[in-house]
Amino acid sequence: ALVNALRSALATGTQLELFYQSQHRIDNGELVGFEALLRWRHPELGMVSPADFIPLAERHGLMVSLGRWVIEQAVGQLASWRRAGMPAVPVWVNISALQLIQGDLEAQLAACLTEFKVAPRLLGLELTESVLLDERAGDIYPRLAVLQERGHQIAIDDFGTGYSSLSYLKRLPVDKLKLDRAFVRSLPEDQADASIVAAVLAMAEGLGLEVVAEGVEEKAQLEYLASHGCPIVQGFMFSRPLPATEVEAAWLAPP
Ligand code: G
Ligand code: G
Ligand code: MN
Ligand code: NA
Repeated sequence: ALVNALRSALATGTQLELFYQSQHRIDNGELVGFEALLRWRHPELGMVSPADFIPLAERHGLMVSLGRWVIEQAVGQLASWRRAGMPAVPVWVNISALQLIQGDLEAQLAACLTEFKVAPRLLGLELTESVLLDERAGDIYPRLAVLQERGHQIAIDDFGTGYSSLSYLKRLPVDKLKLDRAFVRSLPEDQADASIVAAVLAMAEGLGLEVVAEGVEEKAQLEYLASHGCPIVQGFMFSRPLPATEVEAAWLAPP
């Protein structure tokens, strides 16, 4: 069964890989970060999407180990990029609810960052609205506050697709909102999406949250976002998620 293959992929690590997708300032294109996206190269099935194997890992008790693998890999990459002279921008990892519920996420992060001597500022944490609202994680507020105090940046992922109330958002210790690509896809033509995006950008500015628009593929989308004050963008228009070696080829300044 697929879950056994995943279990052994996790044990060896050889079929798993993090890809990295760049994030840019909208006004000058400056590189400001990378999102780490997990990939599984299955020997027979080829590339299996995380959208398929993460739910499997969650159902079979593998998510905490898988999440730990992702954190270690990303932090190890940050250390190796620092040695290589890559731009010192944050890498953002996606955190699953089970990592907050079952795993000792805070201790894991601290141990890993200490081991690789990487500053917490360089490891951003992306949590979806459903993760933030999952009651099994207990009161998420003080936990996020601790992570933020240590220096981590925290982003709400897939923003707009969940149910977080605005009053909840107001008191939550987070730094960024990642505007889900569903709202970006049909910009600027779709009136409803255009209104939602403009409203989210205005609200985020008022709350002091920086917005990252996801899934930017076209110039017209970029122009709409820029004219409504969106500071940061991520999407195929700039780069697809790439293996670390290709990221280095693109961003490592020649000696
Ligand atoms: O990269 P791609 O579009 O295939 O990602 C599909 C989904 O899998 C996205 O929702 C993304 O957030 C999620 N995902 C990718 N990598 C990770 C990871 O390392 N951990 C978790 N929990 N989710 C991930
Ligand atoms: O849920 P999350 O936002 O973490 O998922 C990110 C996913 O979005 C990744 O799997 C990535 O491959 C995908 N993605 C990133 N940029 C684009 C884009 O410009 N267009 C589309 N269609 N997908 C994108
Ligand atoms: Mn994400
Ligand atoms: Na997202």
